[in-house]
Amino acid sequence: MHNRPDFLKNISPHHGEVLHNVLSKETQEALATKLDAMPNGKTWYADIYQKAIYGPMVFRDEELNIIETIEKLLPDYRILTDLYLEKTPDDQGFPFHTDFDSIGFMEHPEDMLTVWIPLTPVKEEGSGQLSIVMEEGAVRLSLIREANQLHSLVRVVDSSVPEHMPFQITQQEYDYLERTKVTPSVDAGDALLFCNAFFHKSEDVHQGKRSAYIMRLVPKDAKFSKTRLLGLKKLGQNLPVVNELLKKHYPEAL
Ligand SMILES: O=C(O)CCC(=O)C(=O)O
Ligand SMILES: [Fe+2]
Repeated sequence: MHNRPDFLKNISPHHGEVLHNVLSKETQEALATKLDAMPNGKTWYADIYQKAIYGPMVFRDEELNIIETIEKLLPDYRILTDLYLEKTPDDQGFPFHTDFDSIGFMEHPEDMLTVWIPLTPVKEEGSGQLSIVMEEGAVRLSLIREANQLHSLVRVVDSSVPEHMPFQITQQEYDYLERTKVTPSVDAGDALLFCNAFFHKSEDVHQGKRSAYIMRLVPKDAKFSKTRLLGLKKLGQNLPVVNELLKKHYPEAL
């Protein structure tokens, strides 16, 4: 695996790590059976994936023991929500992006950690790998974009905040991300850990079907922004998580 540059440790201690054999064969099979039985979601993800279930919440299923498994590996974090994505050669998947709907409410978006577990091996080109960026310039660029989006979200709640020019990525910046991206080889049941506030990209599937079970984790002492939770609520984005967090941290705002 690629060495993680020093600067990353201070802003996202696990970004780019691969953990092996996180889910046993039996757990992978039980998980796949449950996800297969669930209907396709109706979110925007379902447009660009063969099947996309936003927040199936299967990590709560006691039979799978996922909460305990993650607690042992990452004791400072808790699982906030999950996502299931199936991808075929017909599906483009996400180009370079950050997951704003999952992090817009975090006081420190770079605190959120994704645990991306393929249920089919993704070890070579054409298998639907996930690319991430580790280069300092590319990571900082994601954070400029994040700051820009967070500012816009504050404006959703407070229209007296002046508008700022939208973030736009130039061709040179895109080429830089493409040139510096890292594409780890990950086996079924292994986990790629990455910060979803940084740019990442879904690579192509050439044949068959790639499936991935994805969890969003937050530090147990994470701070959430009331203004931006209310902004996301107003926009109708990620409502189950947003409502749960508002109820827990800012009940007076409801
Ligand atoms: O698995 C994929 O195709 C994309 C995953 C992704 O973008 C994410 O987990 O945020
Ligand atoms: Fe993403």
